[in-house]
Amino acid sequence: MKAVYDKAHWQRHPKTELDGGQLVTPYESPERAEYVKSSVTESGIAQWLDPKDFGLAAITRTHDAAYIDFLTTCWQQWQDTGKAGEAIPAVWPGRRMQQVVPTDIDGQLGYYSFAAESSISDGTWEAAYASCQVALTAAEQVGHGEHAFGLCRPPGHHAAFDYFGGYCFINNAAVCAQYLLDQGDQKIAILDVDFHHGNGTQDIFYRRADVHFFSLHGDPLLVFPHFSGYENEIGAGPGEGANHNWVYGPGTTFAQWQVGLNEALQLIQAGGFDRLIISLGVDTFEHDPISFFKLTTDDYLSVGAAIASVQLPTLFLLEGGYAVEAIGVNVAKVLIGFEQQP
Ligand code: SP5
Ligand code: ZN
Repeated sequence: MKAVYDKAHWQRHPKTELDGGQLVTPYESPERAEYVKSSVTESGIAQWLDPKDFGLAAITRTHDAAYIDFLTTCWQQWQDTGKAGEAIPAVWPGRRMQQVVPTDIDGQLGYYSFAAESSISDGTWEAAYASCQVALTAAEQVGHGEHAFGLCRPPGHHAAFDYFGGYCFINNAAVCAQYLLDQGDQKIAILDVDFHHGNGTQDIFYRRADVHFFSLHGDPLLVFPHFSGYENEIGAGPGEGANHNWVYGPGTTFAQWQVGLNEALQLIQAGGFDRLIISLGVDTFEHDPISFFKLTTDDYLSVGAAIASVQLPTLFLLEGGYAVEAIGVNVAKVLIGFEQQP
C-alpha cells in the first residue's frame, strides 16, 4: 500500500506534559513516529510517498476557522506575555458560565481546549498542519481506490470542531472524511480502534448521516476522555443511529475486544459506505504505559485481517500508542494482516 511520512513531525517536541500533578516528559514523543517508520519500511509493504500540500482550506472545511487562527498564533501570544514554561490551559468555561472567546491568552487556551496534558510549544502548529497534510496525501490515494497509511504525528482523534486535547490539534480522520466527500463520495465510515474514545471525531459528525463513526475504547468512567464515549451516545438529528461506541474495562483481551470489532465491521459491511478510515491507535497493547487492554503483537495481524474483510478502499491514520519501541511493530502487523487477507 501507499504510505506517507513527513519529517516535519519533529517540530512537535514539547518538553512538558501535566501528569499526576507533575510536568513529565510527554508520552506522545517524536521517537514514536520513527519507530513506526522503520518497522513499516522493514515490513516491505509500503511504498512511501512525499506529502503534498492541500492548504488550509481543507482543514477549515472541518474545523472552526477562529480555532485554527488561535492555533496559528497561540505560541507567539504565549511568548509575548513572557511566561517561562510551555502553553498549558488552566481555566475553562464551567457549566452555566459564558462561552466567550477572551482576548487574554490564558482565556483563549481554556476556550479552545478540553484537557491540559497537551502543552503547546514552538512548532506545534507547524507539525499539526504537516500531520494533516500527510493524512490528506494518503486520503487522495484512497480516493483513487488504493489503500494507504498516513503516518500522522501529532495524532488527531481527540481534536473536536473547535478544541484541542489528548495530544491532538487537528482531527486528521475527520478532515480526510470531509475531503473524500468533497471529492464525490456519499458515505464514509470511520472506525476508531485506539484505546481512547475518539471524542473529537464523534463531535464533528454527531449530527450528520454522511459520516458514520464506530469506536471501541476503554470505559470513560475509568479513563480519558471521561466525558465522552458512553454507549448511549448514538448520534442526534440526521445523525441519529450513525454513532456507535463499545466500552471495555481493565484487562480486556483481544478475544473480548474482537466481539465489538466484528459488530462494527458487520455494520460497516452492510452500510453501503464508499470508503473506510481507520483511526489506528495501538495503545490497546498489553504493555502500553497509559492503557489497560491486553492485546498482543500477534493480535494486530488479526486486527488487520478483520478490517480487510469488508473490502473497502481503506485509509489507515496513526493515532495513539505509547509503548514506544513496540508501536512500530504493532502498526506494521496491522498493515501486514490487512494486506495478507485475499
Ligand atoms: C491520541 C491519544 O491516545 N491520546 C491519549 C491522551 C491521553 N491523555 C491523558 C493521559 C493521562 C495519562 N495518565 C497516565 C498515568 C500513568 N502513569
Ligand atoms: Zn489513545
